[in-house]
Amino acid sequence: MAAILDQIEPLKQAALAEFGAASDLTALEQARVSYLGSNGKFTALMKQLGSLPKEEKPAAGKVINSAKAELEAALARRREELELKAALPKEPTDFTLPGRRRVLGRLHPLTQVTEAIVRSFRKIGFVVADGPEVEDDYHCFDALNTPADHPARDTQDTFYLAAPAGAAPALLRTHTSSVQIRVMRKQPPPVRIIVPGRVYRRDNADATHNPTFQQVEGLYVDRQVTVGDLKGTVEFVFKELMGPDTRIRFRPHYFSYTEPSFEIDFSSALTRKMGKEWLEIAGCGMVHPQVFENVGYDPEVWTGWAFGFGIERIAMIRYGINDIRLFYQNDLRFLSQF
Ligand code: 2NM
Repeated sequence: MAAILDQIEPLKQAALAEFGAASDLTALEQARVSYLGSNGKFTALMKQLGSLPKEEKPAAGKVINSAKAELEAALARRREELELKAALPKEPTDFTLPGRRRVLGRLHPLTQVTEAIVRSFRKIGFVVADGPEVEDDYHCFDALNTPADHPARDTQDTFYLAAPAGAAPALLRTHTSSVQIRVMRKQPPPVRIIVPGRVYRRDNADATHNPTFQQVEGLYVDRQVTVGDLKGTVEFVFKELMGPDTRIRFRPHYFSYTEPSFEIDFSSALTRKMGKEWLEIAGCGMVHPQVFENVGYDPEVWTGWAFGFGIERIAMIRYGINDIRLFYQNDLRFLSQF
């Protein structure tokens, strides 16, 4: 008995010393195995317990179990210390090194151009309105004086959503004019809004077409509004967007929702760089009295104008981009240039 008991304390001390000296987790595991493993020195001592006389076993067992508990606690403590140490950097930190910069994201070029357009219009009292991309025939066409048999429907063929038999299918809006209709039906004049947003047309993609693109439309309704107000507003905004040397001109055109209607050309250093004096950039006109009737405005009291243009086209001219599809390919080699 005495022989075994005498061995416990020195063996425990030796184990504690080795656990403390282990400099990494592998060394600690080796130390654990050499004492507490199935062939370990401490384990061997415990096995000898069996050879003791019956009456000595309980007291000796108590001593040995408490020593074992102490060793296991020391082992756990040391393991925690070494795990912490393993997680720390091996080399000292050089706090004088410059930091690693994160690569910052940026706004898509179309978003940047949209924001520039919105900034310009806000300076002269316009607010941004928005509405659904999934529309119905009424807001996209009928209310805009474009009934089902109207030839203008052909140039604005779009995508239709599946609908139950007999129900009118929803469609993807072909212009943001549908939002202007929604705003007019909801609020009385005066109205001074611009509506940027995504629109859809059944076009095959090529360098100048994409089945989805972005548009900005504007609407101004008040008493005594004239084509002169329209022209002054368009001139102000395009000078801001395309440079102070920008000139604009109106050519007669046809839209079912405006009368008279115009196409807008502009001329600037940018158009000359593209080898042309004038480039077509937008459409506009005085809101058709029938549209006012449709939304519940009295056309004898209220007058107004509207315009619309494509944001991609503005961005392409501004940045010299020759293919609209580049905006939709998410290629960082293209996007990171803006
Ligand atoms: C254009 C050209 C001309 C337009 C008209 C309206 C509304 F709702 F007031 F009738 N919204 N947008 C309009 C007029 C849009 O885009 C080329």
